[in-house]
Amino acid sequence: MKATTQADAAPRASVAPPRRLDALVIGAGFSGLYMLKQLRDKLGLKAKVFERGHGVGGTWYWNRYPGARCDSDCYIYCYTHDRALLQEWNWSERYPEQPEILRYLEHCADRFDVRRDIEFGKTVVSTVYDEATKLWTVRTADGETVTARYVIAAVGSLSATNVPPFPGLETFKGRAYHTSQWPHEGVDFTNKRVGVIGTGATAVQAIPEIAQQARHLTVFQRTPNFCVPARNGKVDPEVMKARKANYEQVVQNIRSSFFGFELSFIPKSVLETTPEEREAEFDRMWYEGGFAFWLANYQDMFFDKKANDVISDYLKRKIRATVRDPEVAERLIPRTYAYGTKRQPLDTNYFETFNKPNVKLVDAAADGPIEAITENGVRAGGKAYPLDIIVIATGFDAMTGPLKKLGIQGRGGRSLAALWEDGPETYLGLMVAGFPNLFTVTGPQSPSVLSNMPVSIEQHVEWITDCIAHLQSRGLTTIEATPEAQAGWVAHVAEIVGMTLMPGANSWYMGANIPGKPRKFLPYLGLEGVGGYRKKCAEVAAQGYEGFTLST
Ligand code: NA7
Repeated sequence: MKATTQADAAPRASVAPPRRLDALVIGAGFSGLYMLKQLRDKLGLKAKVFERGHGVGGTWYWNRYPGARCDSDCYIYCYTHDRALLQEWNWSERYPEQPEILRYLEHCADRFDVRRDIEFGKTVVSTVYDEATKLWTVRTADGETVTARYVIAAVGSLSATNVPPFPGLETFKGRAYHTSQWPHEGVDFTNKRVGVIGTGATAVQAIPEIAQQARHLTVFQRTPNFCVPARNGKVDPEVMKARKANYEQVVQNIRSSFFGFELSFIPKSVLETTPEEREAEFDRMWYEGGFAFWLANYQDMFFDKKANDVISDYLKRKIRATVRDPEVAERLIPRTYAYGTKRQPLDTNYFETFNKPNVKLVDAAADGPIEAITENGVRAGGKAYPLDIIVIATGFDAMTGPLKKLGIQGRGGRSLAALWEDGPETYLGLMVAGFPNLFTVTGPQSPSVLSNMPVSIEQHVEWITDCIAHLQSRGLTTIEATPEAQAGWVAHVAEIVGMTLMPGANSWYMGANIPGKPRKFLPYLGLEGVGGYRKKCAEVAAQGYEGFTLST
């Protein structure tokens, strides 16, 4: 007689059918929160968000390093579609710190009442299109599966962490943290020997803060950066009042602007100016602080190397005037790329920090590059730098990285990651041929990171909402970019950036920070900026979604 085993007695395991949604949004940052609100409340769809973190906020959930704050002025670094919120919310500083921005997004999540449709701790690992049912099946790392008619990747442009494969990293006996995976409880640098690897926008914010706490700080620089003072401070209540009274105009200004800020280029060549005239303009922008020096300078700065040299010379003089040790100053001066072709970091006492006795610069060009991480610290140029804590501020696999991680397969099982091996190809940075009903918010080849992000995010979310409303109201099932329209957009993106100095820099805009990543310009630098891009997207929609195939 056969004995009954526990397995025999147990009820037969049943595999639950995937949950069926109308729309799935991936990511609960600025994009995902608004996207969910629109899909659910405006379109009446059954929509959910899958979020990898355990709270809302996206970038502002993850990036908790010391000094983390936005580089856009607070009055425009927010949602603008909710005019009442614009009036109610009060920012405390010109550039709010990460905790304040996170509080704002948490407030928005409550205000929009979206939390009940967000599922946290859900990392999407596979997103597969079924041509027969015209549905996407999305699977998470914990085995959850849903199907949805529409998938909206709201995963952010800078959310795939880049930790370079430094040999020996795993042998380090101290603590090592990437800035975008910062412990929620913070890190105490008191009495510690700290090393920061990287000198991008993140490190430029973190270094002065860490230097104040640490016993000793060593900064490992691969490429120096042109920095401009942020000039952060408390928001003058009178200024805020005036802005609130004028928000309609402010919103119109940023939506039609070049970069999503209230900034425009000086409409002349710097080469046509006298030294006195331009010095006065440079001083004005320098003392104004923020992105004016980068995005509201003379109009030929991005196009003409001679013009660019005149402008960058001013910044080089500022570094020499600030850093007391002339040798250190020379090492902090960029020489290998044109000003503005890498992301402009905004600083508060960055160069001044190198005057402190407890701060040392290790420059890859002069002292030798990082060779390895050892049990005790970093070895660079044959020399050992003993450390207790290493802060890895080495950035992100920008723009394409977060999308490639979603395991996206479109028509014919074609993988997006494989298709993009030579660089991203999209139509308007919103959709990809062969991937019906898959939308990307601030995707590659859209203005995205070359703009004040919330402005571009709102424009994309609203365009996607209108597009899905169009399909629903006409009984249409799918929308898909045509290969021809996509090829035209890809060529257009490349043609415009080809007129500028941008391709000459080893920037993350060019994918140059990740070994093996194709050297392709990732965002879209339109001739008329975000205003022109907004017009183009609106025209496409008005023409019955020109360049897309719509079908039942
Ligand atoms: P960034 O701007 O990509 O900066 C990363 C920094 O790390 C930069 O100085 C890099 O030097 C350096 N880096 C990267 N890889 C290495 C290796 N392998 N060895 C040594 N140094 C390295 O990232 P951030 O986080 O500062 O800023 C990203 C964006 O977030 C920022 O632009 C804002 O939009 C918000 P490199 O210049 O590549 O030579």
